[in-house]
Amino acid sequence: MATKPRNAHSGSSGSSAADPKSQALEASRARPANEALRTNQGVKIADNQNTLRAGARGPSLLEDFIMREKITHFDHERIPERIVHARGSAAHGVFQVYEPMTEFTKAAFLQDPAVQTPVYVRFSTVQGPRGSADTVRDVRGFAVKFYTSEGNYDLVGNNMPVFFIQDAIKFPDFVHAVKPEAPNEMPTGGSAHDTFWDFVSLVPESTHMVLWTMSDRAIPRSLRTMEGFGVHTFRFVNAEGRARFVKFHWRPVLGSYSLLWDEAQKIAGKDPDFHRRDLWEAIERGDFPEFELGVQLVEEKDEHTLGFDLLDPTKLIPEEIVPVRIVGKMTLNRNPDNFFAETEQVAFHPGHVVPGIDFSNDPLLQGRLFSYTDTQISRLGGANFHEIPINRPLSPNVNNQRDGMHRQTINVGQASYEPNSLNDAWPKETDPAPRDGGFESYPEAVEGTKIRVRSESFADHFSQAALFYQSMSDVEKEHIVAAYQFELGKVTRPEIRARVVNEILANYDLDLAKKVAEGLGLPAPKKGAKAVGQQQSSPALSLLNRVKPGIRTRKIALLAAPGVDETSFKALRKKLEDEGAAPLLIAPTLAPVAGAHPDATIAGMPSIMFDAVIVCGGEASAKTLAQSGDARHFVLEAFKHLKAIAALGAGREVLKAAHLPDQADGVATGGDGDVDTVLKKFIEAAGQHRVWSRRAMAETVPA
Ligand code: HDE
Repeated sequence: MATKPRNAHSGSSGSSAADPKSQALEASRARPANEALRTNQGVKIADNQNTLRAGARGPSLLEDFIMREKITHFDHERIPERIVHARGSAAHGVFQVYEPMTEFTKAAFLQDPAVQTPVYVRFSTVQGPRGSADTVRDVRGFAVKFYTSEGNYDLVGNNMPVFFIQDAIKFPDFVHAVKPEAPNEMPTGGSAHDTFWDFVSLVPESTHMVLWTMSDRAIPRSLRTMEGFGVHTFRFVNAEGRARFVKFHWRPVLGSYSLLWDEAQKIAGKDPDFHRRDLWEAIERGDFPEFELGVQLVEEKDEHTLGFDLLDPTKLIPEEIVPVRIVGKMTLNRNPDNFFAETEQVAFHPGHVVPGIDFSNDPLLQGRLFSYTDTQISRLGGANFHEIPINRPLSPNVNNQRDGMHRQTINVGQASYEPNSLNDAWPKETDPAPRDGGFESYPEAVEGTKIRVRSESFADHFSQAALFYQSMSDVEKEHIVAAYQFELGKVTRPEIRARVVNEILANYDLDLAKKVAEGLGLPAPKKGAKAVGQQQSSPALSLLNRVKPGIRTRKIALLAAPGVDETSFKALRKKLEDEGAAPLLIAPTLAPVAGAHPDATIAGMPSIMFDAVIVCGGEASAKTLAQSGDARHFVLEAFKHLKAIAALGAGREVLKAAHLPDQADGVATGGDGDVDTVLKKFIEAAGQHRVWSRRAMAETVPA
C-alpha cells in the first residue's frame, strides 16, 4: 500500500482539524478517556454484563433502570432513511475561489481567494436503501454544504446535468416507479424493472435523463472522479442588484472515469462499499479529492436565444455554446468522525441560499424548495434539525423561533417577538440602506394567470437526447445499447419494451432503436412519429474527452508470491508511489513476500478492485501464480476489463498460463531489469484508464 503520511486531519486519527467548522464541531465531540461508564443521567455503572435478577437463575427485575435505559435507547437508534438518496458517503473539506466573482455575485464566499470556506459533501445513490451496493446503475447525488460567513449555502446537485421530469408534482410518481416494486420490494438499487420503464415510456420528458442513466455516467469508477451539476438554472446577483442566469458544474481535477457494467455488477457483490471505501481510503492516504467549481453564465437578455428553455431541467447548455468558466476549487481533506452524527444527519436544501445567489422559475426547483425542509421534519424528528452540529451555520442563527421537539438552545429573556421594546428591539431585521447583508430576493417582474399548464417551450423531449447520443464515442454508444438491452431485458411485459423502442428511442436515434430492438428480439422499428434529425455534436459530453493522463491515486495490483524478484519488485513499487499511484501487494496468502506484508490475498481482492495490474518477476513467484486458478483469473479478468497490464521477467509466464495473447494493446512486458521501459508503457496505458483498442480481442477471451 502507498505509504503516504496518514491524513493528519482524519476523523479516525482522532485529531481535530483547524477549519472553523471543525472547531465549531469540537464542542459536540465525545472523546471518552479515563472515564467510567455512566448512564444518561450521569450515574456511574458498576456492572455492564449482567441484568439485575432475582437470584442467579431467577427472572429479571423491572427495577433495573440501567438495563432498561440501555435497551430503550438501542431500540430507537434508527431514524427513517432518506426517501431518495438513502445511501451516501461524505467528507469534510474547504472551498476557495480563484478570483473575486464581484462582477457577477455579491456572495461573500465567492469574493476573496484567501478565504477558505468549510464544506461538507455527501455523495449518494438515488434508488437503493441505506445498505444497498455502491456500484449499481444509478444517478449519484452530489450535495455540497458551504458554511459561509453569511450562513449556509447548499448546492444540492447530481452527477448528471438534467433530470427525469419537468415539474415537481411528478416527483412522487417518478420515485414510486423507480423504487423497488411494491409487492416484493425488488429490485434493490436498480431501475431494471417494469414500473420504472412503464413510467418513463409513458413520460417522454424523461428521455434525455434516462439516456444519461444508460450511459457510463451511471456507473462511476469513483466518487472522487465524478462530475457534479447544479442541474437547475439559478441566478447570480451582484451588489448593484444586477442578475445573470447561472448553471453550476463540479469538475474532478483527476478527470472522469467509469466502470464497465460487468465490473460494476461483480463489485456490487464482492465489495458493496466500493465507492465509500475508495473515498475514505483516499482521504486517509492524503490523496485529497479535488473538484473545481465551474459556472455557465447567461445574460438575462439572452434568456430566449438558446433554442430551448433555460427553466426546463431536462435541458443542458452545451459547453460549446456557453463555456464553463472555472472559478474555484474544493478539496475534501477530512473524513467524518461519526457516520450517523454527520453523514446521516446532515440536512441539505436547495433553498439554503446566501445573498448573491437566487432562484429561477424552474418548476422542478420551485417544488424542491418546499420538499427538503418538509422531509427533514419527519426524518430528523422535528423542526430543530438546524441545531444538529453538522447542520449549524458558522454565523449565528438568532431569531424568535422557539421550542419544538429536541430543542437544544436555551433562549434567555422574555422577548420572543419582533418588534419588541423589552430587549431593546433585538434581534431585528437588517437596515435596507446601507445594506448590511440581509437577504433580498431578486425583484423579478412576475405577472400571470393562475393556471396549470406546461409551457410550450418545454415541449421538445428528443433533441437533446439525440445531441447526447450523437456526441458519444463508439465505445460509449456500444455501452448505451448494451445498457438498454440489459435493462429492458429484465422488463417482463413485452408491450413496455416495445413502447420504449418505438415511441422513445425511435424518436431520437433510429440506429440506436434498431440495435436495442435486435437484442430484445423485436421487429426493426421505423422512424418515430416525432423523430428529430441530426444534432450538432457536443464533444464535451463524452467521458472519453474527460480523461486526464497519469496514474495519480490509481489503484494498482502488484501480483506476487514468495520468491519474487526483490530488486525489480521494490523498484516498481517505489516508482509507482513516486507517480502518486496507490500500489497494493496482492499475494496468494498473507505470508510476507520479499519482506513486505501483502495488503490482501488474490481471492480477497480480485482484479475488479483495481485500475491496473502488474505481475512481478521471479521464477518461484511466477510458478506459484501460474499454478493458481485465482491468479490466472485475476489477470484474465483484468485483460477482459481492458486494464493496463505489465509483466516482468518470469511474471510473463502467468499471462501465458492464463492463455492471454503475447502481443496485445496495453500489455507491457520485459525482463526484470527493464522496469523503467515497461513502466513507461504501462503508465501510458493505465493513464488512459482503459485500453479501448483491445475490445475485439478481449471479447474472444473466456471470462
Ligand atoms: Fe432531491 N430530494 N428532489 N433532487 N435530492 C432529496 O431530501 C426532491 C432533485 C438531491 O445527500 C430529499 O434530505 C424533489 C433534483 C440530492 O442528503 C427530498 C425533487 C436533484 C439529495 C428530495 C427532487 C436532487 C436529494 C430526500 C423534484 C439534482 C440527497 C432526503 C422536485 C439537482 C441530499 C432529503 C443528501 C434528496 C426531494 C429532485 C438532488 C425528499 C421533490 C433535480 C443530491 O427532499
